[in-house]
Amino acid sequence: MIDLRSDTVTKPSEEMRKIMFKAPVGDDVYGEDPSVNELEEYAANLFGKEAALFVTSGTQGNQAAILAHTKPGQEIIMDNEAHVFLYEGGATSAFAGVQSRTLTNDRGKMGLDDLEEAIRGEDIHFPETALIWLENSHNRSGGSVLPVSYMREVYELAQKYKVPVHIDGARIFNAAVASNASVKEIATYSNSIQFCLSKGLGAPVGSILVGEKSFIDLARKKRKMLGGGLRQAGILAAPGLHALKTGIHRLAEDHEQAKMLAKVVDEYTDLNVINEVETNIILADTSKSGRSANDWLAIFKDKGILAVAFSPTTIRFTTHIDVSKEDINTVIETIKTL
Ligand code: TLP
Repeated sequence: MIDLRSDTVTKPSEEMRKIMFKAPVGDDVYGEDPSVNELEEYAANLFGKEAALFVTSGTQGNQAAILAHTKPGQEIIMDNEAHVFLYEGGATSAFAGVQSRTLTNDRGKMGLDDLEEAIRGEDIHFPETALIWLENSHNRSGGSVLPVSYMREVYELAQKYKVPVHIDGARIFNAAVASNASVKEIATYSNSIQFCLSKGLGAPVGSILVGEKSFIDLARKKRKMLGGGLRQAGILAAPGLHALKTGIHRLAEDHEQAKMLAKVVDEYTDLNVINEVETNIILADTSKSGRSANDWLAIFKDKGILAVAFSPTTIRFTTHIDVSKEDINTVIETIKTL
């Protein structure tokens, strides 16, 4: 099977497994795991932030960030297709007790006027706006990239109202590579960023949260509350560090392959590619074919290709480190025969 369901499906390479085997470890809750400490220091430097925290998943990183930025009864402004709104099981309201104020988006961008209007003024009736949330790249829009200029505008607006900005950067390196920006530059326009090691970079487990030291200290406590205080976590951090050091530039290949695949899907099938492919995600609409997303998934599965449904009439293909050039050529040739 050629698995294009997600970039989360990647398996650790032989080299990574060796690194895991040899990783120096200690009890991370005591701050004594050398591999975790090295990874956190490396990540903080890479993003130009004071500190970093290794967490088990993107969801845990996002939720620890929310717990550290907010108090119950407050509000977060986010776009209406944000992963944190759609796919984190309602954790934001369940754990932090904050409400989500959602705004419409255009390829992940909320309108600046809408954003300014949504920031709450002082009123006895209102919740306080505790956080502005961005997602880069934007999953539901097909991995679209937020321009650095947009992030700067949002950050300046947020600063005017003294509201912090968090970036769900599960795929921040895809965004950085596609926009020729460094993550350090992107990070300038945020108070905190969560990014995943276990997606395009190919590590088996883990995400990182970066921000100011006082914020990360608090997030560390919140991570403990969420059950994320791991012990000999170096066994997971060491492959994460390797992925971070070696995996970023390779992402350009995933983007090239996604673009090639999108062209063929559009030309040779009744599917319509509905996103401008900027990174590693392709969204295809099935409506014109008279078939549902699930019908198409079955057709592809029968030919040895896996994708996922994003709506009853949308399917998502995602390229990643475990999809080789040969695999993509096989997918392309298969699609041409459909
Ligand atoms: N996304 C997964 C699914 O949950 C949809 C995927 O296959 O794309 N933020 C963003 C933008 C994400 O896309 C994801 C995972 C997360 C956060 C959560 O990361 P994990 O799965 O590590 O909790």
